[in-house]
Amino acid sequence: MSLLLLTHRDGLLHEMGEGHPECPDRLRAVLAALEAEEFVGLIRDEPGEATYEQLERVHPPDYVAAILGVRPAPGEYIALDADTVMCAGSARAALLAAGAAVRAVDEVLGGHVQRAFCATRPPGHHAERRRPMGFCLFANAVIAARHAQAAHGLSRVAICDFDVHHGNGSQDCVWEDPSILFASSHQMPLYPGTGAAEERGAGNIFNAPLPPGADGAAFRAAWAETLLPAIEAFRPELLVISAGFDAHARDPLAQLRVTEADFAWLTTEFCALAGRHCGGRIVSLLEGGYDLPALAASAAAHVRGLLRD
Ligand code: OKP
Ligand code: ZN
Repeated sequence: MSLLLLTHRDGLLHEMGEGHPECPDRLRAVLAALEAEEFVGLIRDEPGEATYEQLERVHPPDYVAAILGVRPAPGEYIALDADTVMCAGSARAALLAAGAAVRAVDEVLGGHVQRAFCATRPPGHHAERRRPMGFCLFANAVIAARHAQAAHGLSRVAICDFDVHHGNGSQDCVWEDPSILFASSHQMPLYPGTGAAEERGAGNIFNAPLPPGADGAAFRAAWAETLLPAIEAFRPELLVISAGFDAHARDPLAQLRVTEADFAWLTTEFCALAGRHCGGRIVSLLEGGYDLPALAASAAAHVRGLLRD
């Protein structure tokens, strides 16, 4: 199976201060795991920056200008909220993360590769239309979905979000947009507090909250019984995955007990569903995951699944 890995060294330039869990070493850990012999078949490339036009399909122009207008001096930090900080390299990294999502869509819909994985940071799924939040500046998954529609003419795109935190930002961006389905499993209660099953948007939102302590069986059941059937009925033409690996049992930011094997299982389910509806097309974007060894092993399990036929 042809799989494109998009990553850029300038993703390492974004840092939010000593001890912050969303750190450059996360990206280093993922990329180190993908150096293993089994991944030699990956096609590798560097993304460019997203354009204003691409960002503004999701965020208002004054929001984009405000984020890109934050220009910390080298060594300086500017906090946007309690846990979202910009340094001198943050705007560049955020533009590359959004740009990778766009480029992945172009490559997959251009038929050059069947699937793509973006090893990028900052993550995106907490960024609302007009508000940065939870380590996120731009809503990368929604930017990818809207690009698939505007530049490639797709009608229906599904965003599948298995990060342990609810993707309130992605949900906010598509709340009134029935052409994009948003399906999420997440721990609840947990940051950011949204994600109840009753939050349905225009009927395009599907949330499966899991209680603290829920294990891989509960995680699989949420997808098998609730989320995958909803995606299946929607008949998407592309799957965009918000691939956060912080539902892992060893993750320090949450209390679920998911394992690498569960992430591999879900990846295989996504591949099967994409095969039935999307011509196999999948664009996957790195979101969270904060225990470095667990993140590395989980991302490797996910990429291994995306590489299989
Ligand atoms: C980003 B992603 C209370 C704790 C806030 C923010 C977590 C953001 C996670 N201030 N923690 O979804 O992995
Ligand atoms: Zn998360």
